[in-house]
Amino acid sequence: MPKLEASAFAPINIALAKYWGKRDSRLNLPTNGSISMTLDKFGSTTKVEFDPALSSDQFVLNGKDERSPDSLRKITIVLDELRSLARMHPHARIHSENNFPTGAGLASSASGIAALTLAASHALGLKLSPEKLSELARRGSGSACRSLFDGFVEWKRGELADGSDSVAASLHPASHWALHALIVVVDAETKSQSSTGGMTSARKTSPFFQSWVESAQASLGPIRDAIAARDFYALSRAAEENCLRMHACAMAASPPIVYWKPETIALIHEVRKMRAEGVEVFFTIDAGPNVVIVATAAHAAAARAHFEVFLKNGGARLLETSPGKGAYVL
Ligand code: 2P0
Repeated sequence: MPKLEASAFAPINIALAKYWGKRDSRLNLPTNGSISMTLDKFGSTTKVEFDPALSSDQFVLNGKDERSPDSLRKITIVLDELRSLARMHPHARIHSENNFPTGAGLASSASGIAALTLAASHALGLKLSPEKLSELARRGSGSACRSLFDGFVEWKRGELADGSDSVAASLHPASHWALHALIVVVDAETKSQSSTGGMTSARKTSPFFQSWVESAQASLGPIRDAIAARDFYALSRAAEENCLRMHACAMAASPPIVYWKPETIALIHEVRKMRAEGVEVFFTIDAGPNVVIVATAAHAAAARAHFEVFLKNGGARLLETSPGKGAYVL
């Protein structure tokens, strides 16, 4: 029997229109579509080896046995789907390395699950379409379905009950718009409330949840159009609004979900002040305290220099990247 093994790299991505809410938790179907930038350089390299001698799946992350039930659950969902498609059921040994600094406070489930999906499908000899790969990655972790694709990516909400139309696709390659993303590490600790838990709680208890969903769906057109036209100011307005509405929805949950730290708010104000002074920057914030500052190529160096001074230990907490290519087999 040939060795069933393969490796893949998948990048992280940052949402400009956020995924926040599930209409079906089992299939991981979102309440609203989302739009992201796949980011260059930072991501996960994952090797998958299927071995009939194993009695369970094993997952080693950055050299350590990973025992988080949440991570193991996401991995098992993807592997079980792939094993069913391949009609064989060996367990797998998975080694995954994130190349972003450990403790950078960056969520790794998008890049990790995207790399796992691609590597495991190749290891099993499955020749799956990009749509099918995206659907399977989504089952493991919603945002992972976007990391498979290049540049500017949209994940459609979809309408079908089986979720087969809730997949991502590239809107434009990375070369469409040379934006820069400065990831500011405000806090490297693991966040107190996971995205999955936060979404569930917001859906059940936030009085703003339905308004969030409507406004998130309505923001897709303006964000898609601003990206297509490379209209930085239109994108700034629409992306910041989308981000703040997601956080407002989370904050209104019971108990409240407040991902921000004081520095997060200081950065929001500073980015807005700079933009008012003519520097092309906007912010976006995921389910945590870290801030991603997006700048045009012409203004990225000025923004970086400014924020290195603004942040007390500047450069060490700034990771710079740009739109990049999606996941690939190694
Ligand atoms: C996003 N986030 O669109 C949003 C913005 C966080 C805030 O996707 O439960 O790890 O595994 O589907 O994908 C993070 O959530 O959640 C996320 P699951 P996931 O990027």
